[in-house]
Amino acid sequence: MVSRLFNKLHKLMLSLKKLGYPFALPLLLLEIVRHKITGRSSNANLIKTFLLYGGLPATLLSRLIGGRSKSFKDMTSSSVIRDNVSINKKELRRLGHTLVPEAISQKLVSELLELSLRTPGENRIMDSGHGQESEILFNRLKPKTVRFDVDSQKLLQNNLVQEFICDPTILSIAQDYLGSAPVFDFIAMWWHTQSNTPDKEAAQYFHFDMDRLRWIKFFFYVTDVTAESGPHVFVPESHRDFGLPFKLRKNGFARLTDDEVALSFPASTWKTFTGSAGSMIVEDTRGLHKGKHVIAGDRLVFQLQFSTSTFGYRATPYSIKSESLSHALKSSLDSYPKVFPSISII
Ligand SMILES: O=C(O)CCC(=O)C(=O)O
Repeated sequence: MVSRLFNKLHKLMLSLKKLGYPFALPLLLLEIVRHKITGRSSNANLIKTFLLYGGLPATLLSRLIGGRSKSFKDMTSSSVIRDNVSINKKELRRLGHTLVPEAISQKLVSELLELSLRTPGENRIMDSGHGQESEILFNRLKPKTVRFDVDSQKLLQNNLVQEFICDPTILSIAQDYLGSAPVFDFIAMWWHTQSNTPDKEAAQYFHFDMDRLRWIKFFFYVTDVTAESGPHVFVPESHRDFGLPFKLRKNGFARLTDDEVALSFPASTWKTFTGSAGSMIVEDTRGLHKGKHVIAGDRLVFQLQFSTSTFGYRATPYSIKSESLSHALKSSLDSYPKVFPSISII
């Protein structure tokens, strides 16, 4: 009954939407309530609200609905992150990024690299129209497209990957940054290979993410990343509530050229992350970022995202076969079910 009423109201707002973006904010509010009741959501009005008003509405709404009931507290179990690394939380908050060199051991780096080569995935359709082949293995000697995405459903069956998503250090960093219990969102792993020009589809143009109200990403370099092998680039402070000027937001949810970005943020201020395999970048990708195109060699990245809630983009849920479930993840699922709403065990 309540749900039907909200659906009616939502439909009404949708027809009013033709009048322009100002309706995006009330629609967003309605959608958040609807998400609480029915679980349904989309990120269209989240994007429009951001384009019009910047980040403040999402920050406030995220604080309002971020789950605080059972925050992650595990301080005892072992971590994939090396013991002696420290996280510069102030830098992360102020600039939107922090780099942690040698965050994981070379043993884990080798395991992730090997995993990427034996797990099927797909060649993404590229700007020039190449692709899309799926269910194939990456051929490092003869790559066919600029980007190869390893299948994340398949990756999640792996015990090491499961250890990453319930890792106490990673979850604590996410919780600290988000200010509420972290919600596991997704994993991704992809190769970038040599190309003559940057590719929009491969995320090699500047862009901002806008799938959720608030989130934090962890990028792990699985290969050594030099200035030539496609380092990740971030525009410091562009993640802030008023970080992205309207001049850039008015282009829509679009990929931006270096020249367009340089008009608001001089290239000398951009942070380019070179680093050896095992480095971790923690980043608020509401800020502008991209992967530089690879001039020589290749680059493998493993990524995790945690958010304040699953409101927003409707992602495909994950399922893990019970025989593949690690002890670590099983106990985290039992202790912190709210951290892993998108995972079911089959
Ligand atoms: O490859 C990178 O460094 C950036 C990737 C990215 O931003 C994306 O996949 O959306």
